[in-house]
Amino acid sequence: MFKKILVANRGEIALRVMRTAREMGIKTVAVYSEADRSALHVRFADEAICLGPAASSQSYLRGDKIIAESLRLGVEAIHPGYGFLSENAAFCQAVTDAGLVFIGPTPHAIEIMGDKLASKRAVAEYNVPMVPGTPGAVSDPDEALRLAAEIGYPVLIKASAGGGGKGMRVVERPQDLKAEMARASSEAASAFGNGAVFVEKFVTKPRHIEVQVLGDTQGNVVHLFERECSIQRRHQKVIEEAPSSILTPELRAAMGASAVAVAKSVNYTSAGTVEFLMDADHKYYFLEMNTRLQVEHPVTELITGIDLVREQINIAAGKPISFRQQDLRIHGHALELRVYAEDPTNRFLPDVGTLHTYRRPQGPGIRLDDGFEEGMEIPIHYDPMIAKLCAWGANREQAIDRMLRAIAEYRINGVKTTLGFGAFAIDSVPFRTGDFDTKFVEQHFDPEKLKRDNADEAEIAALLAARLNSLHQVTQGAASALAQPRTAWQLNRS
Ligand code: MV4
Repeated sequence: MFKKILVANRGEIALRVMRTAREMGIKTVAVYSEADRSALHVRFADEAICLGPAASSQSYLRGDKIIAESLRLGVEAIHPGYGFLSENAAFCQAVTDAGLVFIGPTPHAIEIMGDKLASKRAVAEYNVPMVPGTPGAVSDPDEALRLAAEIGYPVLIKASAGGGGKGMRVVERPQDLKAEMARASSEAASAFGNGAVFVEKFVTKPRHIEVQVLGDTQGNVVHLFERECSIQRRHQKVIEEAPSSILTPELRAAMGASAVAVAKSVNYTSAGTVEFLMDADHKYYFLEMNTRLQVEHPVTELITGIDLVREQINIAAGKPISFRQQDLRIHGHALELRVYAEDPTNRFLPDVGTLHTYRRPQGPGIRLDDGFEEGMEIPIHYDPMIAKLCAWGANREQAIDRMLRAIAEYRINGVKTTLGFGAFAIDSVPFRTGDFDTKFVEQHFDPEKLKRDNADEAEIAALLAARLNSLHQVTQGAASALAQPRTAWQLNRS
């Protein structure tokens, strides 16, 4: 096993990785920018290296410097976390070329899965459901028109190099196709340096369900069930949960097998996530694979009891996955709320500043992954996520109730946060009954209403407690009616 690893990241995820490393008896090296000198991940690590000025391009993205410092300090392996260099195939290759171990997949897997068309080609032989669409890039507008007519409108034009919804365009009618295609292509060319686009059937009001996988260097690949991430705004996830409230055991097994097949198509090693879209008829389609440890991995850890970072480190050291597929069970239900320093009543604009009050929620079933303490400043240079608040319960209702209780207990003053927005979403009837899709925020969120609720800060906790009480009673009937068919005895009496 490694004696010393470097964590090429910051904030909560750097701490998360270092905690497991410490449990495993592995020494840790932190890296930091000038803006993060007093950050918690720096204090937690055994050693720390300043990479340069605040801008990511001069610090956390300096792969050359990270590798040079690793060699100087006798580091054996590098964990990239998420974001920054985590899905950079060239960095992964450079780490390996320097004689170090990249705690993640191979450059080959990163490269193929980073290109949507290449990933579809790799997966094509594996009998995994895919959205009907063009098999390759389309550059001739007349050909695109012919193919779109075959696929059927509405269609979606996507950039092959795209991600996070960039370069995507919905086309409802054939007369709009050529113009939208030109727009999508030039958008993709300027954003990704690659103008290749393809056409797919547009799945309306989809749910976003992703499957966690692990692969080892012995060729074993397992899945750790799904996470549902449909509650998002502008491709930024807000609430994630595991398991999904709509999957049957049969569908779960089928999606798990599909996810394993996707991973096998690139001989995947380490932790990865296979994304699917699910339509209103509960048909699912492979979308893409993320070749990193994801932000929302804790909900999977909470329902499986598996430490994904421990598995990643063991796999990178050449060991097999610590369990077999048939040993895994889903235990209870978990939710994650991403708490951002953003103002939900003002178009979610970042609201960075000093955390004058910062008191964490505690108690049964709560896990909080954060990287801040009271008095600290949230730097403007990076993602404004303050924390990931997770709640585990024996069932979905208990996880929801614990999450609402923890939100009410969480005290943050000095910056605006998405806590109140999270409470609204989790406490809403669509969320409680499981009747939602990726359009949830657009359809159900009313910033004016949240503003009124926020008007008296001191009243929030009381308000939440009251609402928790009443809505619980209102929706419990509906939710349990869904979950359990009534017995004849009950029916005779109603
Ligand atoms: C789609 C789609 C509907 N139909 N593909 C969004 C980001 C990118 N990874 C793929 N995305 C989508 N692809 C087809 N054929 C709808 C989306 C989509 C979406 C997907 C997952 C989570 C949230 C989303 C929000 C809007 C659109």
